[in-house]
Amino acid sequence: MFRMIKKVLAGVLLIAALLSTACTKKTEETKEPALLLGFSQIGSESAWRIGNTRDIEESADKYGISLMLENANQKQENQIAAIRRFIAYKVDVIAFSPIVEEGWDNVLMEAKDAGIPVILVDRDISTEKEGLTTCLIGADFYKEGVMAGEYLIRKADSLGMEQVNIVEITGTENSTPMRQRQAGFFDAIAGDERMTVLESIDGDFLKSRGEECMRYLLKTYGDTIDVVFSHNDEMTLGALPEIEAADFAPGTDIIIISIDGGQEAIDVLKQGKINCVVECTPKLGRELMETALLLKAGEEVDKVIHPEEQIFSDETDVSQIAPRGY
Ligand code: GZL
Repeated sequence: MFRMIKKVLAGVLLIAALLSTACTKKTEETKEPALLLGFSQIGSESAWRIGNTRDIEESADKYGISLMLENANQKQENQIAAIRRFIAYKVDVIAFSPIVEEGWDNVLMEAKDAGIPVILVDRDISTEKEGLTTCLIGADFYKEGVMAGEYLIRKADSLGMEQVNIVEITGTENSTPMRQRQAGFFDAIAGDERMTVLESIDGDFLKSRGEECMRYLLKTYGDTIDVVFSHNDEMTLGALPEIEAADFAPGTDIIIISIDGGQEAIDVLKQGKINCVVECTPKLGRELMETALLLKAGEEVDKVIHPEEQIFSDETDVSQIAPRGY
């Protein structure tokens, strides 16, 4: 008898569990996404970009937002086409990281006419028209450039340098980070007569181009180079082996200043082969999702949202820098 009761109870519990799962599953399946967000990403050119994409995808999941993410593979025309698809699909909000600042007016006018708000992520656009975008979520690149320049002045002082010859490997020409990092760096060193920029060359934020640029700069300027200012870690990591192949010790014979703060560059900073890495966090997903939800709800949003950023350099104990996550 007791065995019979046990069997019936087990059956009842099993049916209850199956019904509960079905209900949960049904609830999950029928749970409407908070909103539909179309995001055009530049590409996968750097650890920074890959980390940015991962953070946006994880944040969309966390906020229950349905994400249509398209990778433009470094082509502006692909971003424009993606934005047009988002408009046709009638997404609630469009977001994108513009590879360059110019050339967006027509497609953003189409989004405006369709009544779809647009959020700029990471990079900015340049336009004469009002109201094409709602806000910019991204780093203060000018400040990053200033931080790099101010570090170099302190470094030159600590080494008692009387002349400082700099070569600059820039990011993608006409992109916001390239224009503003260069402006901030140049403004920071402008009053220091020791500072001379021998040449600026476009490395397009790519490791392969960083290698090519450094090979050319070493061939052209050789041992007159005192400093490499590189607009991102990818190009820096491409340049370092060229410096070593030319029998110079990066971080000692040549001061190396980089921007982004990804794990690989921080590891090289800890080895003493990079002297300074200015942080540029790719983790913008939370701000993006919260801003998209506010726009969907018809709320006002801040025009510009800058994340807090720090500097890592040989002025402090870098051995304790926590894992970077990108
Ligand atoms: C900066 C971002 C830049 C990174 C590069 O916010 O736009 O693009 O510095 C990336 O690594 O390619």
